[in-house]
Amino acid sequence: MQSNDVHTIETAPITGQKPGTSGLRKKVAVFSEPGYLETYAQAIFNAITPAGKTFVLGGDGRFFNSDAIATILRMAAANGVAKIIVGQNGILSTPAVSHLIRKRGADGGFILSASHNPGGPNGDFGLKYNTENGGPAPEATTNKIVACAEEISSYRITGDLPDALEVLSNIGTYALGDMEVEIVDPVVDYAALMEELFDFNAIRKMIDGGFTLRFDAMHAVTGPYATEILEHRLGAAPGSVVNAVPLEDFGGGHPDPNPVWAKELFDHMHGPDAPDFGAASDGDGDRNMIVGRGIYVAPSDSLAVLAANAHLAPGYARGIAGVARSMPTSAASDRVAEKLGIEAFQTPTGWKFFGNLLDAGRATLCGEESAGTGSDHVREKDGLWAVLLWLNILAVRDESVADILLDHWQTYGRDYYSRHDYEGLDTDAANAVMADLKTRLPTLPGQTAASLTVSAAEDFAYTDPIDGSVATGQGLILTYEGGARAMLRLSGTGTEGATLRVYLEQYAPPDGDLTRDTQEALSDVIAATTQVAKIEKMLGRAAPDVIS
Ligand code: G16
Repeated sequence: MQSNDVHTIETAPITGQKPGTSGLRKKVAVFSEPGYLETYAQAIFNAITPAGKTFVLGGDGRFFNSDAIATILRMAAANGVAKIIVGQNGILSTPAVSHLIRKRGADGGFILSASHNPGGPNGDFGLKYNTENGGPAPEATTNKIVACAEEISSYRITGDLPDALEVLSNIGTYALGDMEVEIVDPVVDYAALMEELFDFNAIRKMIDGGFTLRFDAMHAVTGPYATEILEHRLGAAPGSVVNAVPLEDFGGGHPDPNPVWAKELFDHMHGPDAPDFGAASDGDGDRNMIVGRGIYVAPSDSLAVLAANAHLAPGYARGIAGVARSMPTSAASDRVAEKLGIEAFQTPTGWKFFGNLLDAGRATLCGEESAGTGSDHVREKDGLWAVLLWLNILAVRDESVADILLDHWQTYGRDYYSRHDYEGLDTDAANAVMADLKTRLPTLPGQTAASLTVSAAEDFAYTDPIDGSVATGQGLILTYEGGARAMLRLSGTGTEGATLRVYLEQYAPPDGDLTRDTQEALSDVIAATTQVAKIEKMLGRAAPDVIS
């Protein structure tokens, strides 16, 4: 790689270059329009004064990943970056990027991914900037990037790199003009971190003793990570990691680890040949799904179980400082925090809101209903980390997933929980539902809908306890008498139309009925919320598209 010739190319602000819940996500066709990626990447560079700094760069291997890596390398060199650390073949999982930024003391990183969204030429692409703590850029930095995107007039780039792809495939250090490019193995550092946190000997012993598992990598980035860690280092039988080869289009699948999109695994875990433990991760490796033999662990419950048992793993043996969850995540982890006498936090949706709590040592574990769980070991959610913490707990407790879950509910009670998604909505219609409900919030307490009475109605705002920054308009919360809650918000990660998410929960105490069907247990809160929010009336939808 060589190139000292810097070109300054004229451009102009592009409508829609505004990050959502997690970076900028668009269709590949949009991202690959001439100048589109370049304009947004330059807005990031303008916002972060990159000269002389070191960054990490990698993505989940989806279609357009390599092209985007080559472009960002050329732009980094042209913007005076001193050094870029890149995953071999442009591959790095999101948690691995976070770890590398922290381990190498880098100034930040660029993650190329649209997470769980489908890939391929007709799929989605995304670019996210993470700061030097390894976490997604906080609101202040994101706003600065948006401001730069709104006034951009040119971008800087060096000449073509005909050998970029060849270079990316070879571990080593190269020069690109005055910039150093270090190509690293994507798995090694991450796997070493996992060995520090978890008792690999105990897990290996459990597996040697006949414990079986299946991990579905969904043809996404965790394939190589899971194969190395679960099969090579922990001794799971070859083939325990399925769909292990990352593909540019994820094999045509939708790499979102939930009972709908990871149905193959879900069904297998409920079938006659189910192993003891099943798990899946998403496109970029930060989400997780946990399934025991015959039993699905809802992400909110998973966070609570992990919080209650984290001390069984060496990395958390001294206990945890606090637990943070996003607002639409169930209150299950709050109950654990209360019992442990530690702080519980409720943040807006988006991992970036956990960063300050983790940095300040106020929270050790964080989690979201959207299948994200993580800890202060990095500043992203981490799919394989959650799998390994579960395995460590199973090895120590020597009980099944089902027994651990039931025991948890019998101790803390059960927060029945489900998310109903109304997808592909007309954006104006979706906005109208939210606006209408928001206007009526003050009038709702005391009103009865279906069989439930609203006890409180809130437009969720969050004041960060560390830096005092305020985030408003983060979703609407309806609390009902009798321990039910519903939350409504619009997705911030989609690329087409709008998605209305309705999150529903109902608490059952430890001596209550703990083994009901979830949708049946939630039927009252579903009926009440659909009515209060006028969903059918305003959207013309009688039922959600996805129930998870
Ligand atoms: C991203 C964020 C998560 C957040 C999720 C919500 O996940 O990183 O913190 O919970 O979006 O998505 P939505 O706005 O669609 O509800 P990911 O895995 O897509 O990066």
